[in-house]
Amino acid sequence: MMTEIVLIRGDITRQSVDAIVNAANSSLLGGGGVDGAIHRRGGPAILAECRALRAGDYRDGLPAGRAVATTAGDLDARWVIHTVGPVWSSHEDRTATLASCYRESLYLAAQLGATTIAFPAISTGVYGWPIDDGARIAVNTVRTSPIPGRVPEVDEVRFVLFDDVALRSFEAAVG
Ligand code: AR6
Repeated sequence: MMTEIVLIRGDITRQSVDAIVNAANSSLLGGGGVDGAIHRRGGPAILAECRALRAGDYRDGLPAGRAVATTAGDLDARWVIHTVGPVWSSHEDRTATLASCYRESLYLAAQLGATTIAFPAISTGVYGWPIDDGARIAVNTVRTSPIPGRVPEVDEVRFVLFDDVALRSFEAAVG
């Protein structure tokens, strides 16, 4: 079965899916944007698990391009998958790291048994990545991993875009 790509304008913390992806930072201890909203609405259970990860396998934090899962707390999901996008750079191409965020999150979701997953437009807020390029990388990565058009186990990849500009960028990327 093909993995369906769905685009909606909305707040990612209001989605009902198996896994919600968080645009986190390496500390895993919260921040603004999507990260702040997820911890606010998801409640303290998420932060408690993040602290436990920092005390265990992730003492130095989560590197950019990687992903890790916690409970979704009070969100209407089973897991939050935390991934760390690259900060936009005009002098270094960090596309591979941004693509890795989507790929690693998808593989982790599939491993967990998630069939529906919601992504924000990673790195396109505080981290400054241009939205058109961020949308292109997001859509291409989902479509090409690992068999074009199909992510094992995952039926639906939902991109949740916060405003019309982001939604239009993703619509253009989907084609
Ligand atoms: N639902 C969906 N999309 C949202 C929401 C929301 N509730 N809130 C913002 N966006 P950002 P980054 C959009 O800044 O660029 C944090 O402080 C937003 O318009 O959340 O990866 C972390 O702790 C933008 O298009 O993530 C890190 O330090 C996109 O989501 C840093 O920000 C991503 O914006 C990560 O920066």
